[in-house]
Amino acid sequence: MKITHARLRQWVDECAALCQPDTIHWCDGSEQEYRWLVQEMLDSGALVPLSQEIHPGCYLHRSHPNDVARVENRTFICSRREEDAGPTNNWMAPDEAKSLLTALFSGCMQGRMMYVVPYLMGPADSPFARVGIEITDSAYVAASMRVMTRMGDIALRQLGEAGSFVPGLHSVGELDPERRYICHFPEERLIWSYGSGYGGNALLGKKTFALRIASAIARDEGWMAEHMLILELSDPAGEKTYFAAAFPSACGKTNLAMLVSPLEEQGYTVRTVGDDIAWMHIGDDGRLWAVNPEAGFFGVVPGTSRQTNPNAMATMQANTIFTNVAVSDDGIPWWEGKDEPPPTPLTDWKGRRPWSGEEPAAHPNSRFTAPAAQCPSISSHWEDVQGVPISGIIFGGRRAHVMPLVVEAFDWRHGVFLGATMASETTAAATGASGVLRRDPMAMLPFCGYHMGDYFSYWLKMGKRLTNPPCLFHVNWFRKDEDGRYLWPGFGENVRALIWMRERIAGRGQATPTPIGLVPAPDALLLEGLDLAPDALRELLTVDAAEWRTEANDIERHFARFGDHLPQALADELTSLRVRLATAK
Ligand code: O2Y
Ligand code: MN
Repeated sequence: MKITHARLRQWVDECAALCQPDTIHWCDGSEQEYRWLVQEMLDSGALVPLSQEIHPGCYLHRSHPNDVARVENRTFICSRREEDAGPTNNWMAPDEAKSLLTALFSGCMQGRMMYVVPYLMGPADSPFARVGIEITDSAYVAASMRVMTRMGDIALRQLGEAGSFVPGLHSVGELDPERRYICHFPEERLIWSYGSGYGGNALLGKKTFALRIASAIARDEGWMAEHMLILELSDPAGEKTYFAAAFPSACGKTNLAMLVSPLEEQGYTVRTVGDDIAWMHIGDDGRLWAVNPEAGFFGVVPGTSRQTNPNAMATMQANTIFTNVAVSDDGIPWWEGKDEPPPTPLTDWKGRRPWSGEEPAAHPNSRFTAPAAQCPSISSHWEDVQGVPISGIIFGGRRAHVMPLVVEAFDWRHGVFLGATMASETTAAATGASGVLRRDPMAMLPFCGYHMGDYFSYWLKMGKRLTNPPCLFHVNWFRKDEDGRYLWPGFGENVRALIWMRERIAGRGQATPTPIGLVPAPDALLLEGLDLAPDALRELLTVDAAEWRTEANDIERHFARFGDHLPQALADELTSLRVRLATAK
């Protein structure tokens, strides 16, 4: 396709002059091109073929062992003023970042190919879709971008001769962790990423554009870019209710997005619209409408099985790039938590055969990259150009105690308080230290491109603009009894909490007020067919005032981080919570 966009041509020329690649390839996004990229990687050893009989179109990529996850300590918001990045982001002055990275990018693609990857975030022809252009020297990134986004000519067509785009320059560099920088320039809407070839650091459509840069664009333009799954719940009358939900990692976000309802026979089904990111705009009807900007899943693999997430298993059956899983001699990928025991001999994620069994065979952050269209639970509305109308927003976290199974906010402002204070206990897989409480407001702490206190204010402002706002909720599937056993079965049974939320949205479900919000009234949850331990429901919905007074003190410390950027309305919410707790038993 002829490139008629003068600024795009100029920027690509500038990047080529800086990086000095041997050749430049403009990606068109065709099937033929994808096959060529795969063949190049098979030839270079960047991909290992998996069994084409059992997993057609599936390959294994092993990233460098020092490059296996997002690197928050090397991720920078390079706003002009340090204050605008806020206390929860690393900040670097734009000039300093530019000069540091210009030196690193200088000549970095000598002897290599430069891929120019045009891509669309959002459904084609959607008024909410945005164009990004990623320049990269990684065939793995180019191929993954074809899975994760609408990539190639489709994006150039949307761009036209003068449309706007978010430029992102990426090089794997020397993969030296000390020379790894993921830099965002929110005022310029620009991304520079150097020194990593992995996931969120390198696939620039995802966390860097669709969240960090988009959150700044959204604030300036009056919409929301959120770290949220989108799901569709249908009821026996065939009515559909759409939820967006924010969870920190290790809380089962992908499992919820792809939930298999045990109540399908009764008419309650769940379908997937998105598993990670929601772009939401206010419609003419005063409702919030959400699109999933992505076209694929970059899902974590360990723990995924036919038991825990059959839809994810079916999605990754074919046409999938696995990263850092283990593999059997006959090309079957394996990971901890898969249904089958480990085959022998097994080659681990670092390529060591046989696997010693001393360390995990698959890296705990190993991933599958697969087209969303392959997901059996994908909603027929997942590519609607106007998006889907969101009636409920759910915040969640992993809490062994304190937090009830499900709480409804009193109103939007209280809901923003629930989101701004949401917290999760770490799991050993994620951090090595388990049970440490981390507050991660709206699950956006690592992804907000500006000051988190201003982000809270923006949420409050959006609430005032929404004449038909969604109801806001908080869920916790992970509450334990005094013997450390989970009180709630989780997984598909979570649909029962969704059904209650849906009933509340429809103005029907019964609720009991507590100091922290509204919880299901006795008998309001549909529990038919569920074998809950005696007293479990009461424990699941208990609000212990003494525990919550301690919680309020921790929230006060959390809020102190945001200084005078903390909206007064949230400080007032904390005061109101304390007042309600003071009078509670
Ligand atoms: O470690 C990475 O680079 C991937 S992180 C990730 C991937 C898919 C969806 N969400 C996330 C996340 O960290 O929230
Ligand atoms: Mn995520």
